[in-house]
Amino acid sequence: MNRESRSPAGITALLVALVAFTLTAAIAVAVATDRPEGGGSTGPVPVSLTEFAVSPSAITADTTLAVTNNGAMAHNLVIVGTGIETPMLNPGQSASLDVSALAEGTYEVICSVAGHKEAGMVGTLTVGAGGGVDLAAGGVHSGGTHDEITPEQGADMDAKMLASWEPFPAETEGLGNQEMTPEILPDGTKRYELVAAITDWEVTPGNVVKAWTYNGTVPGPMIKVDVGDRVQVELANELPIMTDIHWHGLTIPNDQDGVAPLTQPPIMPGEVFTYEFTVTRPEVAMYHAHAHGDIAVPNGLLGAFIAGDVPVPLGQNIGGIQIPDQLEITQRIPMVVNDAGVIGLTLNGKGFPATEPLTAKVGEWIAIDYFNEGLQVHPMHLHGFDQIVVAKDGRALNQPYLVDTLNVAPGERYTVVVNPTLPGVWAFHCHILTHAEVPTACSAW
Ligand SMILES: [Cu+2]
Repeated sequence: MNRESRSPAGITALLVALVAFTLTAAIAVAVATDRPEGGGSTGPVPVSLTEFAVSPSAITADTTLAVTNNGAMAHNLVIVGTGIETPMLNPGQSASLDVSALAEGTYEVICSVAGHKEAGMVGTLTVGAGGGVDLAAGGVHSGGTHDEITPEQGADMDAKMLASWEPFPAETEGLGNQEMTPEILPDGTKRYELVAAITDWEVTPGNVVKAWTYNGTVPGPMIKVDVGDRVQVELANELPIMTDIHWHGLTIPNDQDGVAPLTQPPIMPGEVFTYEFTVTRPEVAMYHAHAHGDIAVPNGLLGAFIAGDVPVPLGQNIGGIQIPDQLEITQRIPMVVNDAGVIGLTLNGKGFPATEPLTAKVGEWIAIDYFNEGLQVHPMHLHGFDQIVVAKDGRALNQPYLVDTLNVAPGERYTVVVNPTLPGVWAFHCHILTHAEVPTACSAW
């Protein structure tokens, strides 16, 4: 019999506080745990679709499949070569597939949305002669519906969920987003050196992946400059594949925009290329590969680029929050969101329980810059306090506004200011709940 437990996953952060106050940013990583066989000949076999997996990946069935989209994007399930497929299912929708007419054998099943099979939404369906699990005997592994949870199964799920919190905040090797110190050239230009390579990166304790990194970290080192600075960045390509750097959001000359082969020749393995431009206004920008971006960026080849100060609307009353005439932003925290590739569901390159708690004192004014380098929207929800949105893509808003949940789409950046007023450990997470909590254990019992 199979069951699952849930634990914090995707994008979770906390605020902690004792005398002081701790804002804990914790993104939980969704560890895609392969689910056990769910099969049997006595009834509908549940099949779950998520980003990016078909669970179970080895399905055994004789009659029908009960297919549910438990993900955050539209998916379908196609039994390749049979003409049998579900309609496109929105998140939360289900469909039944009749497989009783299929000849005995093993078929490939996929999601036919472009790129989803390649991302992992592929499996097999074995019809007839299959082993599998007899659902009539009490299998609960229903891909998320859990309409029949026995007290024992519930207790097991609870125990696993609670245990998943214990290591938080967990130690891992490597820290991204570290501000890089430039070399100052004789004319005042700030010069940075980046190396793109495939390196080991510990996403969660013990989960070391082959990430695509700048200078060995995810995110890469943060480049922080002043408005008006001349910036030079030398990139050495030690990847096995061509690359470039696109300065996402920066207004710079076309030949520095980093879109190989459109605006520059590709930087081939072993080659070095130097970018140079002047930063003309405040920026909350990103740098990442444009060539092979679909592989490189989800796997970690990205970093934050900031110029200028947080545009705080001093003296204004924003939705009932009176901003003082003078204040100091005491912490400016980058929050780089990713959701795919070898990095998976992460905040600043780390998954729960290795996501970093944010700590602040009551009354402090802190700023958070969001950068979505993933493939999906993430509604970032902070408990307890309003997020005052002061800038979009680095541009100061004429009318800042309050949110408790801020939708950050791929490619977007937002800057928010937070003034924690109540002590406590406050949760901070993506509100696509399958990003914040995922099945982490399936066991036979
Ligand atoms: Cu999310």
